[in-house]
Amino acid sequence: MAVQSLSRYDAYAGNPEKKLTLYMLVLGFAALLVGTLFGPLQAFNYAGIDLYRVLKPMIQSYYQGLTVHGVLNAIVFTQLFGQAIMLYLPSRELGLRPNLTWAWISWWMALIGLLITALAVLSNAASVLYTFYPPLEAHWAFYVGAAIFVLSSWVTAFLTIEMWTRWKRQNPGKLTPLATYMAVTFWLMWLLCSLGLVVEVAVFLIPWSLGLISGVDPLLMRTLFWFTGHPIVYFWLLPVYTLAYTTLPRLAGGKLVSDPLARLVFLLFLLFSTPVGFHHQFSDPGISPTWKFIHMVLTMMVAVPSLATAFTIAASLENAGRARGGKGWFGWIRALPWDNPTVLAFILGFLAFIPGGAGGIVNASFTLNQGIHNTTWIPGHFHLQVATLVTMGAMGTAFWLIPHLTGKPLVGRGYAVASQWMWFLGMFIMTFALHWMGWLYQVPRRAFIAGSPTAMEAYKDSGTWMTLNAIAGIILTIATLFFFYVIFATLLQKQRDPSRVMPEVPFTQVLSDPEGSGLAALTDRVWFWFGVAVVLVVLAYGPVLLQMFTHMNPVPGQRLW
Ligand code: HAS
Ligand code: HEM
Ligand code: CU
Repeated sequence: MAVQSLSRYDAYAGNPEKKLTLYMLVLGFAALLVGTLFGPLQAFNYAGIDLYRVLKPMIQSYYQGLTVHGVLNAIVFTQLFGQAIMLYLPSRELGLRPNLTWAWISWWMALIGLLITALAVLSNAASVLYTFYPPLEAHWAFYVGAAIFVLSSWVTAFLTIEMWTRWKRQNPGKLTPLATYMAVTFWLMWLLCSLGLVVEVAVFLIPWSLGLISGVDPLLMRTLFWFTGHPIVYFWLLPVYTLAYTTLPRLAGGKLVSDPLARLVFLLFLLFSTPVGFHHQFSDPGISPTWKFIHMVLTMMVAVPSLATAFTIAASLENAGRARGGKGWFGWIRALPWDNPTVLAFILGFLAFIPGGAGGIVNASFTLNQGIHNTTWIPGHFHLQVATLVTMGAMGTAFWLIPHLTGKPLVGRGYAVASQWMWFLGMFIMTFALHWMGWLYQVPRRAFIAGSPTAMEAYKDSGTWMTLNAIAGIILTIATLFFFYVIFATLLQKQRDPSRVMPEVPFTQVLSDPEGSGLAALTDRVWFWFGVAVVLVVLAYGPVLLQMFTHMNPVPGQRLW
């Protein structure tokens, strides 16, 4: 045994958590691969071309495909990426190892939950989309699988918090290091906000789908869903923000301008991510406009940490550009390392996030929302956010992280760079068209228009924008192929060459550090702030939920596919 292990380079010797991180990442990217392949088919639907025909009898309907797309991309890929990053970064930063037995249990839970859910969706027993609004009723396996999958993230949350408290005991009085601070506040935010989904699924949907209770109240279910459903977007986003704050400045050749401000950003996300869910329910009857208005105001609050991020990340990139010799107002932009696929992915992702964020503020405005709710404007909005910044941040990170974890150098750097430009371009074109079609022509989202001559007739005025969707679908298909070529070629090569990979996580240095900062010390009282977050949620949701729980109108399930 000993001879065998000495005779080859063991990538994980001394760092068994690297293997776990790799497995989480690879499972996540596998989900992204399958989920993303359906994307162009949907883009073609909004070009009036029905490519779903090609998939029959494997995929029975547009809605089955859309369920696979939404669930694998937005629920599975994002969570696994978060579980990989938000455990690995603090572990490296603190120099501590998480409890690996439990970490592997969490991986197995994710895999088993995913397989159970996939079985239900692929056998066409759960075409309920990733929001699974009752009275649409899926096979129980869909809800049970999803519950096991989500609970796996709780295990990672507890492992990270345990590592942090261990470090705190060993370093009394010291300020939590930055990446760990971000990971801890992130997981606490998730533990708090995922309660809505867990109650919806465990208390109502599983018993309902098993026939133990005869009905559920659709309004209450939607409310519990959006209790988790808005903050979940920050659950997708914050791993990428964490990488942007703690690694991007260094990768770009500069320093993070302010550490205390970065902590404040994550604290604000802990406080304001959850009590805002009614901005998804402005059109739902049964919730008073007063509460909707309160949630609207709180939604504007949760845009603040992203505005602060825009400032800090742009200033840090400027710092990098100037350190690389860039001069004048714009010279620093040109001086950034555009040929580095990781830096490129983040910059392009952030550029897309600007119109995406502005669109979010339109969505959040009670009155303006009436004009765009349930139109293609909405997938336009969130493909800039989750399918561009979050996905590109993850893809960009994979370009250094997979080599770092495996000791295998990146293969196909040119393809990596091309994949990011094309992804950005494709998403930009598609989201532009979707926004326009939704806003000006009121084309509905989640509508299989290519399969209906009447619908095509009704929306024929948006023909130009439809053409753009088809073009975007083609560009995005090529981008996807390029990206996954790089990932597979890197993973499957035989060569391991530790001298050509990044040996350590490229944690950045900071210009304004937290030592002696009153703000940083204040933000470090994490449990106190967690208590404040709980109180805010109770105030913003308590009265409405109490009323809904005491006035339930249960209805039986329907299967419309
Ligand atoms: Fe959203 C619907 C409001 C952010 C995802 N959103 C959705 C849905 C998804 C989603 C998936 O209020 C659809 C759900 C469904 O299926 O029905 N959203 C917001 C607001 C924000 C926001 C106010 N959303 C996100 C993020 C997402 C996401 C992030 C995923 C990751 N959203 C809504 C509302 C709805 C909604 C309503 C319901 C609509 C309806 O009627 O159904 C804010 O958090 C946005 C803040 C962002 C900014 C932008 C800051 C800019 C930055 C870039 C800086 C640039 C740099 C580049 C650094 C204020 C950080 C420098 C470049 C150089 C070259 C140097
Ligand atoms: C829905 C295209 C990648 C998340 C859609 C829709 C289109 C589309 C056109 C709207 C469908 C409809 O409303 O009927 C694409 C293309 C992609 C891509 C062309 C890239 C090749 C992604 C990625 C993510 C994502 C990477 C997330 C990480 C979603 C979600 C929905 C959606 C959550 C909503 C599903 C629903 O309404 O139930 N996609 N997408 N997409 N997409 Fe994508
Ligand atoms: Cu939201």
